[in-house]
Amino acid sequence: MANELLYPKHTLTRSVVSLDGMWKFKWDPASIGEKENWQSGLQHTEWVPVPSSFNDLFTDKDSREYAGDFWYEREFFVSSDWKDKDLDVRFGCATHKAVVYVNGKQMTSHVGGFLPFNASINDVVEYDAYNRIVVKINNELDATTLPVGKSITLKNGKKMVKPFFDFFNYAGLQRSVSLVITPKESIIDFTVKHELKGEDALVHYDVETTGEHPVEIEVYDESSHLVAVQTGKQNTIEIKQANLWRPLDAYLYCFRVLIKDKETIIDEYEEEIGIRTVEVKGDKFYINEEEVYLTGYGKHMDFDVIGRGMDPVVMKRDFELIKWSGANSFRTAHYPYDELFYQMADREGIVIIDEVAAVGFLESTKNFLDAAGGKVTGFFNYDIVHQETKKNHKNDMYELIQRDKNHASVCIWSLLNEPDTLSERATGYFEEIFDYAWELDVQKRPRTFASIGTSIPGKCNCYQVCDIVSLNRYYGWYFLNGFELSDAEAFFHQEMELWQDVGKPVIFTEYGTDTVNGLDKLPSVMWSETYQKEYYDLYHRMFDYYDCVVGEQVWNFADFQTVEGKNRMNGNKKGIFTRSRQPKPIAYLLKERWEALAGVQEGDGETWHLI
Ligand code: BDP
Repeated sequence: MANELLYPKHTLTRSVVSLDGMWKFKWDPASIGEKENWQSGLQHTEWVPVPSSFNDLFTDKDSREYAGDFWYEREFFVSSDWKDKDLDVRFGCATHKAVVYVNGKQMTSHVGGFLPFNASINDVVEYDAYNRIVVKINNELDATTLPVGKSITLKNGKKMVKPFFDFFNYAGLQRSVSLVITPKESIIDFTVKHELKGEDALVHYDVETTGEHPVEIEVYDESSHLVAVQTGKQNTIEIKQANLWRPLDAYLYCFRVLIKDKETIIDEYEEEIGIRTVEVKGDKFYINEEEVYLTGYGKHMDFDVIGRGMDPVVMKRDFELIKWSGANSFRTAHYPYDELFYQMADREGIVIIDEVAAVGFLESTKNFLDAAGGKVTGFFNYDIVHQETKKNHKNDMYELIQRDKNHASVCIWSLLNEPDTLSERATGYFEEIFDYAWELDVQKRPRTFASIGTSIPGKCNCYQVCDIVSLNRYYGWYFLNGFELSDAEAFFHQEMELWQDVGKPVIFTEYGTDTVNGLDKLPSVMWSETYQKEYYDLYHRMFDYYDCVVGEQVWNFADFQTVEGKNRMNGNKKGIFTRSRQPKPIAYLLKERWEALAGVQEGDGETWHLI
């Protein structure tokens, strides 16, 4: 298959035709589609927008909660100008499993709802004619899917999903779909790794193509001046007096990759590359050999009506709010985001902790409450987890690292969120997953997983595999809350003493309180704005006290949709911003703190930069 996971780009030799817009749509609750030949065309359909989730478009509950198969269809024109080219249909994602048909024939299938894939369609298209693409998708969850959950059937025969995670199971064609036209001999992959040499930088690169013609690289600076050239599929480029990519101070070079036959350009592809190194030493985290302290958010891709559909307008607003609040990072909780987020983060100098959709690895529909209450779920005791789930997990990691490996913004991989770490069989699973990430990533970025409150030294069988320890902690919210907040602080200290002794850097990847915007009370009560402030003050005291803490990412950037339930009032309200992206009062407190942290600080007699 051509193109692999390169982002679709229009260049001298390549074309991209957007297939976004209105598509035909049809539910298939009895899974009869294939038997009735729906792959050749759908009858009696709805019309829905792509990209978007289907769930919040309709006004009835059956549509919102639908679980099972559903189908999309649209037509697209193929010009005879493309006869000697490779044609692929590229899906930004299809959540969670998809089968793609073109002109009635199965082209490809894909498992995993948050990563791109291609269908090579050369063999079936008709030229100078309209062609039909039909996609069957399924949104059900089980112990082998990423994320994990289960599907149940109600007495009335309708299916529903029970996620083992705390966000709505939005589904559909949630990211852009495009027709990608490339030359037969083309660039299919491009990998970079950076090394600093005083003022200069070495960029080691590796280009994969489908042919034997020579490869040339041209590097341009931000003023479009050619600063370096190199030849060969694998080689090193020296950039004199390199401008490095730094948090909140990004610099991007344009890397132009060419396949040439003498002076004729056979294929051309461009990527914007930030030059930087990332590393962990002792209990500190470094970018370009400078210590870094992360501030920011755990996020979701979530917005009113469009659900988890990619919308560049919402994304832009999110980046503006991130910058306004003085933050320098976010985690793509709890799945890989649309590629535009990473391009934007490269450009804005925002550090990303890039997360695989390995969430729900704890057998519970309210995992935090159950784990905090001491319920041991033994997720890793099931054999199927070590076979099917692990296979899907590794496949998602492969696609994620393949897709995101060149982004300067991606500085840390998060390989799971809140898994069961207490089962003995968890250790082997974690070791294999962590080794695999190391093998896949030529930049050897630090690896972590976001750990649940019960995963503490002495009990957790897995933290030793991490380069960075990430803590999701809710002292003062899920337990020891309200008037018991002072006890929360005392227990919190006990745990932190243990982490301080471990000798690894610690990032807080979650902490927060559900807070209803506009609800306040003096003295405070839980859910009020004043309580939220008291809670955050406690956490800030803690972060400032322990040296091993190298980052703080609040939960969550904005309020977001979850399943309905007695612990959730139309969703999770831990947002620093409302779902419509307006600040709650706590946002101003964080802004003050993070802006102060972003300044130059004095430490142990030497001056060092927090960002
Ligand atoms: C943790 C999860 C996160 C939840 C959060 C919460 O990692 O997805 O939304 O807690 O309960 O369990 O708010």
